[in-house]
Amino acid sequence: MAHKAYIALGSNLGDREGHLTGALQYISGITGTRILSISNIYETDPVGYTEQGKFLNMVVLVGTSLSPLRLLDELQKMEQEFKRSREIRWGPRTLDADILLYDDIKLDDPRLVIPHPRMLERAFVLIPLKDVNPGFMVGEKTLEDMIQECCDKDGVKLYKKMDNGVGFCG
Ligand code: PH2
Ligand code: MG
Ligand code: MG
Repeated sequence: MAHKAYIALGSNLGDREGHLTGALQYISGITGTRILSISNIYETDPVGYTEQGKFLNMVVLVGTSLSPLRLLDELQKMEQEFKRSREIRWGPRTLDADILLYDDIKLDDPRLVIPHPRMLERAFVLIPLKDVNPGFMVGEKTLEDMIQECCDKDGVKLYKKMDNGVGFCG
């Protein structure tokens, strides 16, 4: 578990909370990967393509011995298992899992860009990230500064307080 990665989870189809907790269970079963901490769950207005239902979003911190691309393979397998269909870009999905950060690497691969290129503009990512990594900064900017600049911040509401991973961490 030499590495730390932050993963954003989102769902806006079917049993949204069930998909997120199912994802936590799935992630804790990935080889060489352990959940270290989880955020609260937030209900969020859709960003981008707005003609769709509200999302539930959360962020998970994992320890992993997998490389970024191997971790991506596992997360994409997980999305398949949740029968994700991707007819519309940024459209409704049963489960979306995005790698936000991996240690402090920068990666620009056709399959995966780290840090996640849009994370800093999205309160539905930054607000849950603050639960698990309150000290995260970009240059001089704190997470709170970045959240205040996000257009979607008023659309992010606490949905369920999580007991920092009881049942999933460890
Ligand atoms: N994901 C998107 C597009 N828009 N909006 C919210 N609120 N939450 C998401 O997870 C989300 C979105 C593409 O992945
Ligand atoms: Mg995705
Ligand atoms: Mg996404």
